[in-house]
Amino acid sequence: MEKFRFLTSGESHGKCLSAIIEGIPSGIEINIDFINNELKRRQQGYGRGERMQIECDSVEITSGVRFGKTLGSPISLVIKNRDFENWQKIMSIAPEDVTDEKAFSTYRPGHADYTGSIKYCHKDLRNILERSSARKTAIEVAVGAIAKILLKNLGITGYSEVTQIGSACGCENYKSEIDTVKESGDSVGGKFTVTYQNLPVGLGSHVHWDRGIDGRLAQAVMSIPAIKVVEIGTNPLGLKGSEYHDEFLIKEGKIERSTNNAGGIEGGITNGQDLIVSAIMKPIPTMLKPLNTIDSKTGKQTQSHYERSDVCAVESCAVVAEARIAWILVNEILLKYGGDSLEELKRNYTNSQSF
Ligand code: EPS
Repeated sequence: MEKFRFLTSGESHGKCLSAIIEGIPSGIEINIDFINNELKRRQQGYGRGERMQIECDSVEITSGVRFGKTLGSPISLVIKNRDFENWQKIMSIAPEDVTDEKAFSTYRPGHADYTGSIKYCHKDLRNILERSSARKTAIEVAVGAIAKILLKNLGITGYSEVTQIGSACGCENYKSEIDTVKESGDSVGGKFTVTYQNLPVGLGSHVHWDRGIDGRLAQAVMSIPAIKVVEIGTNPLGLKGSEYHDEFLIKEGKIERSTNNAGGIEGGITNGQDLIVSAIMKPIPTMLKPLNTIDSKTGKQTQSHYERSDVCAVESCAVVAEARIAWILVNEILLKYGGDSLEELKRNYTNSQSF
C-alpha cells in the first residue's frame, strides 16, 4: 500500500538525476533553499572524494508546484550532474561505436559489477556501475526533503548523528581515523543513528508481516548502498527481558516510559516515543589499495581498478537515511490520516491526536 510513491532515474555520470513524486497533498509551501541545504549536507563530511568538489547539487522543480505551493499533482525534480560535461562521449545516449577497448571489464569486489553484469548481460561493467553508484542518493535526498517538509507541518522533525568511524568512537577521533585510512590507500565504514521526534502513536500495523513500520524502515535503510546492518532502538543482544523492556509509568496523569530501548516501535507500530534507527555502513569498496579480482574479458586474475572514490561517506549516508525514513513516515501518515490538501491532513491529524 503506497500513498506516497516515486521513481528516480539517472546514471552517476549521465546528464541528470530525476524523480517524479506522487501523493503529496496540495497547499504545502516548498522551500527550495531547504531542499538545496539537504543536498549540501549529503555532499559534506570528512573523507568525501574529488567528485564532491565538482558537484554543487541543486534541485530544479519542473512540475507540481505553483507560486511556491504544492498543487497535489505529481512533483518532478531534476538535479544536473556537473561532471556530465567531462563524460559526454562515454555516456552518450546516441548509438556509439563502442569498441572492446573502451569497455570496463574488471569486477570491483563489493560493488554490483559482477552480479549486475551477469544479471543484465552486460560486457561493459560501466552499464552497471553507473546506476549502482551512490550518486543516485542525491535525488533521493531531494525527495526526502519534500517528505521532511510535510512532516514539519505536523511538528515531526528528525536528525542524525555519526556514532563510530572505523574503530573510532567520538567525533574528535574521526578525522585522524579517516586520515590514517586514507594514507594507507584504504577505505573505512562506520555507524550512525537517525532520530525522529514527535511522532504519533499508530503508524504501521501488527496485522500482517508487511505492514509493520519496523520492517518498512529496515528495508528503506538496508537498501542504501553499502549498508549492512540496521538496528531499531537498543541492540538487545545479551540483555535480559527486565533490562531491555520499557516500563510504563504514570507521571502527572500522563503515560510515560522508563526507557526507550524499543526505539519508538512496539508490535510494528509507533508508540509515540522517539523513533531511533541505527545502521552500519561497510567500508566503500573502491580503494587505492587494489584487491584481487578477475578481468571478465580475459578470464584471468588481476587487480581491481581505481578511478577515484570516497575514503569515508558515513556522514553522507546518515543524511540519506534521514531522507529514506522520512519517505516511510510520510507514507504511513498519509495511509492513516489521509487528506488531499494540507488543510485536510492537518485537520485529520489534529482530531486524531485529541483521543
Ligand atoms: C557519489 C558520486 C560518486 C562517488 C560515490 C558517490 O562519484 P564518482 O563515481 O564520479 O567518483 O563519489 O559513489 C560511491 C561511493 C559508489 O560506491 O558508487 C555521490 O554523489 O554521492
